[in-house]
Amino acid sequence: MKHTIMAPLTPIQVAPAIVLRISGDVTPISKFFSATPKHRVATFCRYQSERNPLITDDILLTYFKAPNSYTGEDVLEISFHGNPLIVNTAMADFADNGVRLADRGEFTQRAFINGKLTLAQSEGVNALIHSHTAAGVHAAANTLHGGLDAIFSHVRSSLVELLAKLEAAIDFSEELYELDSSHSVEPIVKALTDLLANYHQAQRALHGVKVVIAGAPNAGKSTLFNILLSQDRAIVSDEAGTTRDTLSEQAHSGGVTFALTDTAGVRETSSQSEAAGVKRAVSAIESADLLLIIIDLSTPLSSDSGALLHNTVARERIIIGNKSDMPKVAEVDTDVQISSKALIGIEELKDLITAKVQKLLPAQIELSLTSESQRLDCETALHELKTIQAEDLPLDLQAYHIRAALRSLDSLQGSDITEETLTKLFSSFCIGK
Ligand SMILES: Nc1nc2c(ncn2[C@@H]2O[C@H](COP(=O)(O)OP(=O)(O)OP(=O)(O)O)[C@@H](O)[C@H]2O)c(=O)[nH]1
Ligand SMILES: [Mg+2]
Repeated sequence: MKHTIMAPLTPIQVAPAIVLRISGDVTPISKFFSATPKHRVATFCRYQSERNPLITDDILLTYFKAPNSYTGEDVLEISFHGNPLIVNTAMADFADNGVRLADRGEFTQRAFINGKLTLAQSEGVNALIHSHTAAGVHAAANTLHGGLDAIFSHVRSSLVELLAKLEAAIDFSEELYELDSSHSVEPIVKALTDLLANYHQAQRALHGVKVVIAGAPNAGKSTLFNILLSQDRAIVSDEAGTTRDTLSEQAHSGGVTFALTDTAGVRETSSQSEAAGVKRAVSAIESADLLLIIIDLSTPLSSDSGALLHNTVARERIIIGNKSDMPKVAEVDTDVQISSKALIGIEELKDLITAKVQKLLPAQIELSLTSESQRLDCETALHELKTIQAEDLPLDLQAYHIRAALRSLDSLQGSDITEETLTKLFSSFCIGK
């Protein structure tokens, strides 16, 4: 028998209401309520604490009887008046009666285990909650409504059908069958290719465009990071090599939200911790959607800056000349010149960033893969099918590749998923979801 779990759906802070969700056997806590709730009916009643007789509240109980609930178990949602003291006392009362706090994503994990949601839909729930753009919300809602599952199921049944034909042809005589596997996998290859094609755009729609500040040590990266965030987030100092770890925060400009990252200045260094920072900086630069490359105009262009400019020619980038309050020494083509110290050119820079971020965001996406593991599984399946297309393989080898593609689909649909992987996957979800 599984534990009954509980979690607040709203932050536990003074508010008009605080809502608690409970899933599992709720009979041990029914004694706290003055009425017995009915399935899908909101029941107004009274909660009376056992721990502290002074604590009582008029509450609203919404009950969903198994299996017709989010998790597939009995679910009770309790709206309290929004006083943290009341809710914390109630949670302690319920804990005394065997209800434990839910882990992150545990309600959705139970929904998956009980067959209420597929794995793709579960990930769709998470994407829907966290999406930063309207396009992301739209794509996630379509996933939640089964859009991805429809494609996965179609791909699976086409592959199973082809495998059956191949096996029949292997068992009997090849000549009896008109088999052109390469032709048969064509629509499947197209379906998977289409799904993978918009993955990066969809990731931007879901998680926000990744904007990374890069430049030589002391160029003024952290100073600019703080200005763009309007808060004193990163340490600034005249010592080169101040920033070690990468720092990321949500930033807003001209109505768009993006993920802004400050990095360590990239240079050769003998310090181990600085070298580790440089490694992180390089990886952040590689995965960025948009680079803000900062050049210190007050000193001659360093070879590190020169290399950075050279290596990022093909990338989306804005070249920023900083320290324009000082005499100009470096000869560099810049997109904008600013002084982070004297706050010159900042509005012009913000407008440039807003325009670039908007350009990188898709206007609309119908369906997309929501996670990196989905992308990897799709890539693997596609690779197997393309091998069949590319080479003139004997039937048994064709069957081998189809089976491998089917295994990737199993992983995509979670049919072979282990408990450990499941827990890891759902741990990225919110508490209460
Ligand atoms: N004169 C002038 N100084 C600036 C400007 N922007 C930053 N500085 C100074 O330059 C020094 C380095 O600034 P940071 O923002 O720490 O530079 P950084 O690129 O983050 O440096 P690392 O983290 O060491 O790579 C500090 O002393 C800043 O005050 C500017 O526009 N003009
Ligand atoms: Mg810094």
